[in-house]
Amino acid sequence: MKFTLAAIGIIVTPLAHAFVPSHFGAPTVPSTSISTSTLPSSSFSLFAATLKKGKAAAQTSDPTFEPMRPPIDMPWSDIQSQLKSAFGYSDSEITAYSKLSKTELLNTYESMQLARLFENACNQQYMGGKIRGFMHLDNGQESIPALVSDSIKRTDKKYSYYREHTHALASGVEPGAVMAELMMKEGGTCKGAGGSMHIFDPETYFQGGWALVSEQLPYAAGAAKSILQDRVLGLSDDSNFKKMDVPPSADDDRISVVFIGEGGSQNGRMAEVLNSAAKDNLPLLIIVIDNGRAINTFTPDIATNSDVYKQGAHYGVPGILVNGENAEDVVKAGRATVDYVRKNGPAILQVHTYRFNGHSPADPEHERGRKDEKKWARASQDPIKIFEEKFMSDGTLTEEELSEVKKRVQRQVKDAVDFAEASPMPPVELAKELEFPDAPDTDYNLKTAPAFAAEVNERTISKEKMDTIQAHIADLRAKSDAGEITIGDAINLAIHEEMLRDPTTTMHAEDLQAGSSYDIPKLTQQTYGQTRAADEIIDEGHFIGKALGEGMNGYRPIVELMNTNFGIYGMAELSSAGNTFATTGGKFDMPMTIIGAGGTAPNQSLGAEHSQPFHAYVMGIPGLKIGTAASPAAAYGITKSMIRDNGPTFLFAPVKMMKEAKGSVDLDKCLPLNKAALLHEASDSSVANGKAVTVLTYLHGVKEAQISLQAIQDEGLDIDLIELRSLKPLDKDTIRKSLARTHKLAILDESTYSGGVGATISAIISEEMFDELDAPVRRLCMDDAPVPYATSMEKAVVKRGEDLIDAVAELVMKQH
Ligand SMILES: Cc1ncc(C[n+]2csc(CCOP(=O)(O)OP(=O)(O)O)c2C)c(N)n1
Repeated sequence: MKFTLAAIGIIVTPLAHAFVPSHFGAPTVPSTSISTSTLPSSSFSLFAATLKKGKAAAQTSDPTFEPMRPPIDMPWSDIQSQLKSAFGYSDSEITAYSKLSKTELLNTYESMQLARLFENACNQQYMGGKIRGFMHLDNGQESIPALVSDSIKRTDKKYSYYREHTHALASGVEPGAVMAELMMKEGGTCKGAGGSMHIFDPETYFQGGWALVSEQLPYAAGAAKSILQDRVLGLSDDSNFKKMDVPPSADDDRISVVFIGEGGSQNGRMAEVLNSAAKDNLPLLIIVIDNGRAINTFTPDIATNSDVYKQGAHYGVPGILVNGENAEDVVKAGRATVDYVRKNGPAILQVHTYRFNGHSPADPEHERGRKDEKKWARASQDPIKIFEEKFMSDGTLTEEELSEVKKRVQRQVKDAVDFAEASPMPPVELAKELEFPDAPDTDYNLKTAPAFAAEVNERTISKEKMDTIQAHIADLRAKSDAGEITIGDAINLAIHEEMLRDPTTTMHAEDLQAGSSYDIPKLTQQTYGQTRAADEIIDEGHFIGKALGEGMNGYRPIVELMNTNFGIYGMAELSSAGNTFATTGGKFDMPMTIIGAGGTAPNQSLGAEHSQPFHAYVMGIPGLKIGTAASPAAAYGITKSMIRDNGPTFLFAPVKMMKEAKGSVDLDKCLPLNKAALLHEASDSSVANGKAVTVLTYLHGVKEAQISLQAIQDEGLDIDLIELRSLKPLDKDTIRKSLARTHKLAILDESTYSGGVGATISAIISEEMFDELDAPVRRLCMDDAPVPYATSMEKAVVKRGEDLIDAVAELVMKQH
C-alpha cells in the first residue's frame, strides 16, 4: 500500500503558522513541525490515521495554543556545543557523530515503530481485559528505544522502571515474551510472575522493570560495579550467566544503563548514585526521560531545578540535554554519550519528551492543561511523524521504504500477540516454588565452591596479604578452640573463610576499613581490595541497592549493617531483594546476605531508635530467610550457610552480646537455615508431672532464659528452651515435638505486641498445633511503646528473665 503525506495524516504546517512562543523567547518548533490528528494512541498507525485526520487536524492547528510545558529549542549545533563542553569532544570527533546512514535511519524508524505499534497492541489487550493491573505506556517517547537499539549492546546491563516495555524491546527481548508477560502467561519473560512493571531477561541483560520510583538507580550502580569486579577478578559470564575463570575480552567496554523519569530523578537516590558513580568511576549511563509530569504533577511545581542533566556537576558527572522529538539527534547524541561512558565514566543524558498517554490506564487523569497539551503534542511533537516528514520531504527515505518497515513491524507485533494468546497460564504451584531459590532444608555443607577460587585468590591477593589474613584466620580459629571467640569474631571468621572459598563474594559496610562496630567486616578491604570490599556512604538503602545489582550479576554480596535498625533506610531495597527470584520467574537468583547486630536487650539503654525490632519489621517480606544467632557457634554456622544460599538472607545477632558472649564454633561446618535449637530439655519427671513449659526465644532472650533456668528449676519446674535460629522459615517440627511433651508455651519475644515475631508464631501455633496446647500461649513481648532510655521505665516495655520465671510458674500452677 502506498501512502502520501496527506494519506498518513500529516499536514506540513508552515513555520510562520507553527506555534510557539516559548519562555526562551524565540519560536521553538523545528521547521519540520507538523500538525496531525488527535487520534487516541491506540490508533497511532500510519494507515489508521488516514481515516480520522480531517477533523482532528482542524482541532489542533490553533496557532495561539500555548502548552503548559513549552518545547525546547535544541538544534544539532547546540547539541554539538554541549558534546564539546560536557564531554570534551573535538570538532572532528563530533563530525563522526553528525550523520546517520540510511540503514541507521531505517533502523531508528523500525525501533520507534516497534515501540509504538507494540504498545498500541498493549492498549488493545488492556482494553480487552487481557492485561491487568497497572500498565504504563511510552507513546511519544520512542526516540529513547531508538537510541537503545542503536548504541546499547546486548551485554550492557539495563535497568528500567515500570514504563519499560519499549526499553526491553529495544534491548532485544523477544516481543512475544514481553506480550506474554503482560498477558500473564507462562511464556512471558518472567513466566507471568512479574507483569507489566517487571520485565526481566537474562540473555539480553535486561534487568528490570522496577516499580518503586528511583529504586533502580542503586541497582544499576551495583551492576556497573559488577563490570569492574569482572575486570579486577578476571571473570566473565558463562552460557548460564554464572562466573567462569575467563577474563573479559581486552576490548570489554560494557556499561550499565539506567532509565529514570524526571520526577524520579528528584529523589535522593540520584545524588547517592551520582556520588558513587563518580567515586568509583562507574561505567554508568543515566537516561532521564523528561516528560515534565509525574503522574498528574507538573514536575516544575515540585522541583526547584528541572535541568537534571546538570545534577552531576557537584560530583563531576557530565550531562547533556536533547530534544526527544528529534529521533535522529537523540540517536546521534546518544551514541556520543554512550561512547563517553564506555571510555571515560558516568554521564547523564536528559531527553525532553511529551507523552501522549496518561500515567497508566488505571489511573484517573486530572486535567490542568493536560488534555489540550496532549492533543497538541500528538499533533506537533510526535517523533515518529516528525521523522517521517523530515526524511521523506528531503528525499532521504521513500514512502515505500518506510511502509515496508512498518509492515514488518506490524507482523512482528501480531506474532507477539498470537504467541502470548497461545501460551498457557502459569500453574498455581509455581507461586510457592518461586519463594526461595534454595529449598529451606538445603544442606549448605554440600554446596561446592567455584573451581576457580584458588587461581583467582592467587592472582588478586598478594602473598603478604594472604599471609596476614591466614594468620588472622588461624588466630580466630585458635580462639574458638579455646572457647574464647566472640559473636562478632565468629561472623568475621565465617566471612573470611567464605570470601576465600568463593571470590565472587563481596562486602559492603559503613566504617568498613575499621571493622565497623563489631569487627564483622574487619580486614576485608585490606585483604580483598576496594572493589570487593567497599566502604559505603551512610545510607543503607544505597548500598543494599548496590548489593542487589551485584547479586543480579553473578556476585554474592554481604551487607553488614552496623546496627540492623539502620536497615530501615533500605526497606525498599530489602523488599525488592526478597521479590527478585519470584518476580523474575526464577530467572535471577539474589544471593545477598545481610548481617548485623540488633534486637532489644533489657537494660540496653540505647534509646528508642536503636532499639527497634527490625527483625519483626522484615518478617513480612516475602523471599527473605531470616535467622538469629545468640552464640558464636550459631553465628558462625548460619553466616556460612547464608553466604552460600542463592536467595536473600538476613542474620540478626544480639547487639549487647557481640563482644560479651564467648564460646567455640564447629569449624568449617554450615548450619541449617530452617532449624531451631533445643538448648535445654526439660527433665522427663517435670514433663510427667505437668511441670514443664516450652519456651521459645531468640537474641538476648536466650541469655535471659539461660540465667533464669536455675530459678525455674528451684521452683520444681522446668523448660524446653528453644532458640529460634530461624524466624523464617519457622521450624514447626521442633516446636511441635516439644509441645507434644509440655503442652504449654511461653514466648520470650524481642518485638512488639502488635506485629511482632511472637504474634506471628502464636497465631501459627494456635492454628496448627491447638490440640497440643493445655493453656493459652503466653507472649512476653515488648509493649507497643517506644523503648525508653531510663531503666526504670524501660522495664515496663522490655521483657526479661524475671518475667519469664513468673510466666512459667503461672502457666504450670494456674488451672486452665
Ligand atoms: C516510591 C514510589 N512512590 C510513589 C510511586 C507512585 N508513582 C508511580 S510513577 C510516579 C511518578 C513518576 O514520574 P516520573 O519519574 O517523572 O516518571 P514517568 O512516570 O513520568 O515516566 C509515582 C509518584 C511509586 N511507584 N513508587
